[in-house]
Amino acid sequence: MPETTRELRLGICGPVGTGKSSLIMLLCARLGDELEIGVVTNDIYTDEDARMIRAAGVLDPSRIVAVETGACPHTAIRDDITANLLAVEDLVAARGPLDVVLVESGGDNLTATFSPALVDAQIFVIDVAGGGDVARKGGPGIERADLLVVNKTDLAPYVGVDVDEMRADAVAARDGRPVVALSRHDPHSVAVLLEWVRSQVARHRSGRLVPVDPGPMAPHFHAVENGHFHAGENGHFHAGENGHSHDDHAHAH
Ligand SMILES: Nc1nc2c(ncn2[C@@H]2O[C@H](COP(=O)(O)OP(=O)(O)O)[C@@H](O)[C@H]2O)c(=O)[nH]1
Ligand SMILES: [Mg+2]
Repeated sequence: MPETTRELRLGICGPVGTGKSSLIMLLCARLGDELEIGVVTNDIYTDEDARMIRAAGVLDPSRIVAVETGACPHTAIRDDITANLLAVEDLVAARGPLDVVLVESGGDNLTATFSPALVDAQIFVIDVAGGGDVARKGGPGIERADLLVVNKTDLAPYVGVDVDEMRADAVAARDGRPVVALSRHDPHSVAVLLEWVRSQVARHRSGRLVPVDPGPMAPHFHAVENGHFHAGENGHFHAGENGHSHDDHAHAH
């Protein structure tokens, strides 16, 4: 296998609030001395995540760029990845060479995953506060992302979730793929996460990392005022006309 010289592109996806930006800040803080890191975030209309990560002071702010997707962020990480690819390439051209670019997805979708054309590997993040049954409900990210993080285990006693049970459900859903039950307050779990990222960098460099597509997202639709829908590919329903509104829309799964 040939050695790979370009950076590892590592996607971080999962529902809003599960701790993706926090996980990126953790990786920057803990791996920044041994790896040259860049960050690309995706938001619909803002650069909120990028600003939050810059404000954390864990990485040179010029290494953190935001893609404002202007549409579903899951479109920009899966269907038309152009904006993200350009962001990664511009970042590397300006600040490279880098070892890793962490790409954070935005959006509110439980099942959106990255295109393997954009990232070499991906972490799907869920958290205990989202409910103990999230892992059992499955979906492409939960079942087939390269790593599943069950985050904020420190909150489990407060939200009535049994972490061991949730982890066991996740393991059962993933056919042997790795699961990390993580809390930023639990050094052992953080060490396991860091080791996994290091191992992906090593596999990527040696040419052994083959990007795997977790598969399309589950069917869903966007509701708009006139309630006019048409079906897209993969049972992915979008509002008719160009009335693909995100100001007030609902997802159904
Ligand atoms: N208790 C606890 N809170 C966490 C942990 N990781 C992240 N959070 C909090 O979860 C909230 C959402 O985190 P954020 O990274 O913005 O989520 P994102 O929307 O997935 O990027 C923030 O208030 C974080 O401080 C954790 O390990 N434990
Ligand atoms: Mg975020």
